[in-house]
Amino acid sequence: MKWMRMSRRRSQPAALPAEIATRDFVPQAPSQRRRFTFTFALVSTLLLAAFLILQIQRGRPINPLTAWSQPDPVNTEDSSSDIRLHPEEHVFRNATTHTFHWRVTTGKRRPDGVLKRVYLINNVFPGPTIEARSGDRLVIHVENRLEDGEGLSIHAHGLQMRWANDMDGAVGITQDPVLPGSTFTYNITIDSDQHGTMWYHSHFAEQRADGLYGGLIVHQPQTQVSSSDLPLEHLLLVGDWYHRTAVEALERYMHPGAFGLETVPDSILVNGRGAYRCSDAVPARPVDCLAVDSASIRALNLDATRKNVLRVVNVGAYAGFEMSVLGAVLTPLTVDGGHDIKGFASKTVGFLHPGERVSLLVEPSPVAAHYKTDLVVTFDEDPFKYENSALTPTHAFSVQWHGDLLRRSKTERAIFQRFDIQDISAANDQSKELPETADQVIVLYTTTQKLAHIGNEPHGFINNTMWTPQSPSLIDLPRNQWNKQQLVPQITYSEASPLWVDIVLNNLDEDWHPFHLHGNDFWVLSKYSSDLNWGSYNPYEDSAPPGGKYDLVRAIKRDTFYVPRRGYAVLRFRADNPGLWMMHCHVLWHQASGMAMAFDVR
Ligand SMILES: *[C@@H]1O[C@H](CO)[C@@H](O)[C@H](O)[C@H]1NC(C)=O
Ligand SMILES: *[C@@H]1O[C@H](CO)[C@@H](O)[C@H](O)[C@H]1NC(C)=O
Ligand SMILES: *[C@@H]1O[C@H](CO)[C@@H](O)[C@H](O)[C@H]1NC(C)=O
Ligand SMILES: [Cu+2]
Repeated sequence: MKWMRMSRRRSQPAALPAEIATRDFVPQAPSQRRRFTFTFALVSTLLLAAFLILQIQRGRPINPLTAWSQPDPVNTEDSSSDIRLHPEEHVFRNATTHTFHWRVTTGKRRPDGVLKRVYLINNVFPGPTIEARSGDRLVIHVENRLEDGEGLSIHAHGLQMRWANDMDGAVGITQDPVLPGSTFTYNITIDSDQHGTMWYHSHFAEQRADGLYGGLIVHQPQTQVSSSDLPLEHLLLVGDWYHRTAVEALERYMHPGAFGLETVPDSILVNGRGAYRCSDAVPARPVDCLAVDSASIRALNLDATRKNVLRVVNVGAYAGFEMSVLGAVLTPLTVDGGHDIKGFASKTVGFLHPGERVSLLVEPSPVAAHYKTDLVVTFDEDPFKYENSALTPTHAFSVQWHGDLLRRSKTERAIFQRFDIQDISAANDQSKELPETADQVIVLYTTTQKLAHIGNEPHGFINNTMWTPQSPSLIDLPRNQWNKQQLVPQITYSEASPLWVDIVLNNLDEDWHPFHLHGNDFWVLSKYSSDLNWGSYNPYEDSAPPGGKYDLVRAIKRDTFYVPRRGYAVLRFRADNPGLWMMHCHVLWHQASGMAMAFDVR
């Protein structure tokens, strides 16, 4: 297998552990204090020296500033990028308010060994993980400390934002950018029936591809289980990574000389860390790369005595990926906002596209399991239209099992080679919730075009509208002042009986597009792709959908869906959430070049 190497330990502030820094600081006589200070200094120096010697023996790079980083509770040897979640702190308690103070800056970091300017929240990348439960309120004070007049915004991907449309963060639609020097308070009440793997990211310009994102987990309240029955949960923020800035990657794509070929990423990050092989860099794009020892990124610490669940988010700008844990079996449980799916025990699960989430039960394989193994992430290379020789499309990250692997269950069962996330169906019958037909059908056509009058740059269109953000944003303007770059069909809101709306989203492109709808989950009633003809569907003109009857029984509920090329998808939602809700392709390069619109539910 092509390979992986290593990464640097996550930068930590140069602080002593609180335990050492504050220990024994009770008032003392001067001589005692001096003796204590001396002893303290001596012990610290010896400890630091011992640590450095150990590091040198292991052949690892040393950063004395990070040498005192917090030890991982399970593993004190290697640097771990495992983000352990804490359902036990959330599922049993009453709903509450969490208040966060975030300061957004930029800084030079080496997420995969290559130096790059990234966005930081409170000095960390990725941003801090938010954990909450259904019904909690999140109050996030976001202070913009960026330079050069750069604005920002934060969007909570997957949350309903009921009665809080102006907290949705969609710049140009529901807010103007938060300007440098100012603070914006996001005040979000999570619906009492919402839970699942969400994430937050900037919805301004191209910031999310340079790291302005983080995890947002909404735990489902539990009454029937005890703490020891809860699975061990791990967050995996996985995505593509570019060594150029996102602005440069977009410029490269938009350049008429690039013939509409999306910029191919250079690397893969898991929880903000990667393992770039410096020798992969191409002379045309030299990088400041530090080669560091390989097996040092501990992406997961799994416990063989417990149930382990991975909550996986594709935080990338462009690429889809599949993943496996060698010597383990993955069973998909839910997608997006916690919607149960019929999953099969499989060796590989994929492809997960930007904005999509899946939760996976991970169990040691009954056949072969090793305490030390690998999490292997491989890009979906199909959409890549040129070969980026700087990229190794498969990266592996180390995984450690703890506990007794041999005592695991040896029950025989079918294990599939691969589970395809595009072919999922709901775990339970959905037809009780869904009406036979919708009240309103909105037909849309999306495509990417290079038109001479806009410089032969590739631009995304939905029904001939190439979206660009308007300022002030639509929420602050009457409808008749919205400009021609805004496609915003109206849907009448009724509190008593909200309308059911079908979006027939035709994709005329040769590319698939992961479409995301803000503020609402939708059911995927149908999807169709045809390589023989252009498999569009217009219910006003065609007697029958080419993809066959809608499936109201196994329709999966989602908020992001990979709409087939040369085909269509039918997405049904209930317009019970008034507001301006953006819908766009989650490939950042397509979104930024116009593949976006909104629905006006009022
Ligand atoms: C939750 O709130 C209810 C009603 O106020 C209270 O009776 C109960 O003790 C609370 N539960 C917990 C776990 O705090
Ligand atoms: C958040 O919104 C709720 C409901 O509108 C309000 O009661 C609360 O005071 C707000 N909190 C802050 C910090 O603005
Ligand atoms: C998009 O275009 C199609 C075909 O012209 C039309 O039927 C449909 O109503 C349009 N949708 C919107 C929201 O304007
Ligand atoms: Cu797209």
